Amino acid sequence: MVEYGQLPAVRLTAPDGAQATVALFGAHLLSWKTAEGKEHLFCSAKSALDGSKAIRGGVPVIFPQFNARGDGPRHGFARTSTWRLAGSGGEDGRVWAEFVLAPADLAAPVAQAWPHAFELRLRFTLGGPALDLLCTVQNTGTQPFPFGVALHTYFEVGQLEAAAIEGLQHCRYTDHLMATLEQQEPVLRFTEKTDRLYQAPPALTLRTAGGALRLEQQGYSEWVVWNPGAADAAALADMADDEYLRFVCIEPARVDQQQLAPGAQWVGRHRISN
Ligand code: TA6
Repeated sequence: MVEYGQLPAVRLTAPDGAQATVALFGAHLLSWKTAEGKEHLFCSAKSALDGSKAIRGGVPVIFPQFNARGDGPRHGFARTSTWRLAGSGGEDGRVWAEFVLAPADLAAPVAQAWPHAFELRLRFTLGGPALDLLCTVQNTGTQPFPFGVALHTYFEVGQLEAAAIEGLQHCRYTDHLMATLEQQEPVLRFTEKTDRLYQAPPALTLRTAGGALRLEQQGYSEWVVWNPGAADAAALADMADDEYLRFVCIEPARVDQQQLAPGAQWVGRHRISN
């Protein structure tokens, strides 16, 4: 265990030098560096790092609801709950750690407000050019429950004006005004507030001034793409006014509340590689 701010965290180092740091609070990936030492994730200098509030950056785990699509706290409780380390290991030049969250881990009011028998697991595997995030939701009870899930990844892009996402041309999306549109441009750039839910193509490319990342997903149904723009960023207490110029969020997501039957398991795979 290491300390990140005031948060206990697990640091994984692959044989090639790639490194990831995951806080138990939220099973929150705070940092991912590939072997050459390049940091790929943004985290706000104003983020709380003491467990008092969700972390503004890295990879917040969104469960059991996306944003306000449910009756619980916005974006769910997984990002503000303390998970357990379920195991870790390494093989074939890669290292992994798996985190678990179940009702017994929740604060009593949270468990009472969402009284479902579930097990949420997140396994991080890194090494070589890729980081894999394997998310599973298990219904361990006798009643179905609804859930939504997302990995709300904040990518460090250096300069927003140089950031571009490829792979979304002709994809349908819903924007923050709830209009459903189809993207015509071959490449998505960020010139104003952007908050879109795309029906998911399996893979995207994020290009930045410093390089490119390939993003792949299986099991999810959307990509959420978010940058708050100047006005919304200024209204966020845990983000410096100009920090929106340094990140874009690209999130594999399953935004609608869908039922999970007793005994059933949902699996979401996400790979980020350069
Ligand atoms: O994923 C996009 C989004 O749902 C936006 O609508 C947005 O405001 C954001 O996430 C950040 O939410 P948060 O609860 O972390 O402030």
